Amino acid sequence: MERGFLTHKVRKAEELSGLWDFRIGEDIRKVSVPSCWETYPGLENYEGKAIYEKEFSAEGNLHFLFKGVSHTAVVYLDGQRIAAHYNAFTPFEAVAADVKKGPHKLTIEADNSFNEESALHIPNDYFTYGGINRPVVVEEIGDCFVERLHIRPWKEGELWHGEITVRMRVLKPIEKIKLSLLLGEKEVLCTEESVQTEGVYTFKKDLVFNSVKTYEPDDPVLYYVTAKLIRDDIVIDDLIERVGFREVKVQGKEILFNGKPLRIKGFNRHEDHALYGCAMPYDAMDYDLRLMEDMGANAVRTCHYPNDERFLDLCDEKGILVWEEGHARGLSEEQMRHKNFRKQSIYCIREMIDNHYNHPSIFTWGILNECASETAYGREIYEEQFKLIRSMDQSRPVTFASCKIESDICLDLVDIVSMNIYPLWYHDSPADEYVKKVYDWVQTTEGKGKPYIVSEIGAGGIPGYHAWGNPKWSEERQAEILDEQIKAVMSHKETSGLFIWQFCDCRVSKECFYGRPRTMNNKGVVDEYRRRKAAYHTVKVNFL
Ligand code: ADA
Repeated sequence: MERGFLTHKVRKAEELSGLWDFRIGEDIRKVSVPSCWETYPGLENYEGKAIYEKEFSAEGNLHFLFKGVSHTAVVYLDGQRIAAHYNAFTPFEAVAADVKKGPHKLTIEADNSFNEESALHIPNDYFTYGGINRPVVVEEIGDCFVERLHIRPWKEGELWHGEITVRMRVLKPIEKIKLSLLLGEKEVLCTEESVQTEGVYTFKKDLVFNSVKTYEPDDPVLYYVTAKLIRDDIVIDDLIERVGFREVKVQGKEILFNGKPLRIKGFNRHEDHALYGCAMPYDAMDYDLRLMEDMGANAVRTCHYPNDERFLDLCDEKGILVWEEGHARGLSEEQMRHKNFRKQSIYCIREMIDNHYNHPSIFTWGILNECASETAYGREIYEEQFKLIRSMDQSRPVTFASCKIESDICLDLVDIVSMNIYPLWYHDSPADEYVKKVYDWVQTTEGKGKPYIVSEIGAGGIPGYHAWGNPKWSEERQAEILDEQIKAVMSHKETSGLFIWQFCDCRVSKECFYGRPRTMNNKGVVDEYRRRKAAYHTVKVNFL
């Protein structure tokens, strides 16, 4: 399952998970997909290209869904190239028309090298794995199929409304086709359309949804919405989506979730696990969220890239709020001037919002973590990306996590101001003084009076390291620092909350070994196997 629920009852879909043929030169083996090749014996540190191949049977018009290939993919069907994609963290698709009946071969060439074409996957304080890290699905579609179904909820008085957008892809013109929309099993719309030209056909309609329950974090009521295409009284295609009726707004210093101020008690979480790399199975994602809930957390930041959609489905179901983020971390102006940077980050943002639009748990879109927001050129890029986001989604506030304290020139561009700070870790400033100092500085900028989040705060702790006097890197010192940091932020009434850096220890690029014992970022409150550190209990005492 590539989602936490069934997305089709009519369209024939097959997830191509399971054993694939895998080869790097003479090294030929069978591997399980989804997976990262760093989990295959002997390939723990392999950087380069690899070939995956899978035989499957299907016929007619085929729609392929690739939920994540790390980090660059070229895809062939029976030797013919059908897709190419950059970025491990966003889905991509391909359509192959009039495919003959019989076995076919899908070939995916993946490349995780830090090559001169790659502007976002670069040596960094997280790891770029290699492989087919998220599910692959092949679907049999007709001459026209529902490619996307977006629902934007809003409330007027006591009534929930929804702006419905149905995007159909037309392979062959159809004179008359019926579009039926269901909320649950109840038809709420039926219209006859004529799709006369090949390409994309978009249908929009505002609907009133009587008697739906509001989606609240402590009562996360979800509804299935189905778009069906009917031709000559036969349902030829369907797409099922899931929504929550809720609104997110900013007002003064508050982030309002259904009109109520949010207080974030969250974690930054890398998609990373010692056993799976970034190709985490559903149960491992669920396990992470259950640990966060056990600690009393109510939010998670997908640092620093769009996440697996099954993780977002779990957040929707649990009422755990999400700051989802476009892929970028700590890029200098020079790195933001890379020939492919603008294109690669724009594609990533488009794919993130187009695919994740309906998730009610996503309360804000973030971009460009700690990039060059102190320079004129950097500002241009921030402006460009916020403009794109707002053109695609007017229903969520936007933000970015800055570390340019006293030099950031982009705080006028955001709806929510977010700062990454590390008092007591990277410098010895007392936490409460530093929290106040940074907030007070923001009030001298264009970020004045806006909602404010501490988007990162934390300390390192080597798992199992305990020593007299609780020196830095000991678990106990990490817990002491986090205790003071959390108390400082949560007692600062002007702040809407914090995201602890970070939930779990994660692997980092070998080039970033310096300051990263074990070539890991050791600021997790659990280690890479989810074994608890002393800080786990400290967070729990403070959050609950
Ligand atoms: C930065 C960055 C994180 C991580 C953190 C740290 O704030 O955004 O990705 O590198 O520092 O561990 O120092």
